[in-house]
Amino acid sequence: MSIKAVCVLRGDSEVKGTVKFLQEGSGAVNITGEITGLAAGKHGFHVHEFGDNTNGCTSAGAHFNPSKQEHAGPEDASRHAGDLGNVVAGDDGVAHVNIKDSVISLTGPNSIIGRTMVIHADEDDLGRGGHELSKTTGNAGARSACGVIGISKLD
Ligand SMILES: [Cu+2]
Ligand SMILES: [Zn+2]
Repeated sequence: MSIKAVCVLRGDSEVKGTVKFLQEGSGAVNITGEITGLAAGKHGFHVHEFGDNTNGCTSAGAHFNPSKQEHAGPEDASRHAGDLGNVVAGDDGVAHVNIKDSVISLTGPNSIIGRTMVIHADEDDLGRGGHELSKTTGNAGARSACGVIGISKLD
């Protein structure tokens, strides 16, 4: 069985985009999409705990972390489930998202459905920056845009 989800990212800045999620059975989740209006370079990209945008992206809370780990990068054995690392924008301000991740899921305890995807103003240091925020947020800076992840139609 396949499950599809989608997230439309918006914020107070000109940053916006759409990200799609596809999972076949209990396999890896394929994440694809495009985010525009970014400064060139790396931007932290995470699933945050709450699907709440009441006060903008702030209401989404901290990184989705069901197994109570420290912040790290997507390739690290110990990480927040929501730690998807960075996406990279070109000089045109566009980041093409193409991530495969085996920790998040669209079903079960690590399901990201109903939670919030956030794109940040700065680079995520993947827990290695030595900053006081490195082990919690990767010191990725402001939340440029965000959106709640919802089930979408299978076509
Ligand atoms: Cu984040
Ligand atoms: Zn994290």
